[in-house]
Amino acid sequence: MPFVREWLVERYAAPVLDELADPSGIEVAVVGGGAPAGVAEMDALPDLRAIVNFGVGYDNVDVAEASRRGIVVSNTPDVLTDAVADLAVFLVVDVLRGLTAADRFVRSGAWGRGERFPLTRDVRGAVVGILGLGRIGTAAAERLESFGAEVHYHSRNLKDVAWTYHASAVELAAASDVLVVLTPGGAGTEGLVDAAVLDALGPDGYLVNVARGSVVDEDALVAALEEGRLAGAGLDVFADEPHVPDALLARDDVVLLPHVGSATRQTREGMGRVVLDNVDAFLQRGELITRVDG
Ligand code: 8YV
Repeated sequence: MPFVREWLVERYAAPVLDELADPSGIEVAVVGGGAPAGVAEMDALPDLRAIVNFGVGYDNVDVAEASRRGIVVSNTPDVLTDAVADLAVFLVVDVLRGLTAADRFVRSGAWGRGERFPLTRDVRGAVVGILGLGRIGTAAAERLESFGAEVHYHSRNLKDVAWTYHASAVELAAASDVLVVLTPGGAGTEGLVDAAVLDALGPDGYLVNVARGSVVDEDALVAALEEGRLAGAGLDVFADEPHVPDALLARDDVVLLPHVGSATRQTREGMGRVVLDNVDAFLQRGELITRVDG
């Protein structure tokens, strides 16, 4: 987030952690790119009172530890909902219609040699299971409905929506042609999409993940793909970014993106503004405007 760093330096003449000569007196830390803010970072900043996270997901921040120390935490909700929901839908369309695979097919010269790209699958009529019906999940579901997909979901709570609810991730996967992961990351969802969920999705099913790599058991995913127990996947996030397992890089039935859900100029500017508004509010009134709890 180079421009947020520039804005911070310009607006507050703020130093960055690795350039800090003396960490005392630092009351607000802006954390970006999923950088960790845990015990070590909090120990390094003894006067810290607020952690302002550049991102809606804050699994990189130890919120429980922060709250024990009286440190408040904020994130950047809403401003990235459309961009991430768009990307979720693009990946659903891509896994069903084989868009990026078809692009590779043309570039490889196969079409020119007279080969035929295999027939793919309609989005209309496909059952898309949304795992995590929060702000982004709801925006993705609305978009998918306009494509004619049938939306099912599983979330911590039953929502007041017309879409079909399932009581567990396995039940949702069993009913879905495409399972779209849109849960928060962190300990509560770690490995939620495991071998049992992937098997429930089945050999004609696809997995899309635009949430956090930690939600999916990546080894189980690779095994399911290699053994033909899953048709394919569209992934914007990985367990150990920016490392993508070689087994995935080698496959034509997966779409691999470098964590670009929110990566448009407009959305990143919006996120930067929410970060700066939080810093201003904290410095002026001791409050965060988009505060999160553990
Ligand atoms: C960002 C994200 O790529 O908001 C999130 O939770 O994962 C993305 O928008 C990331 O936070 C960049 O710092």
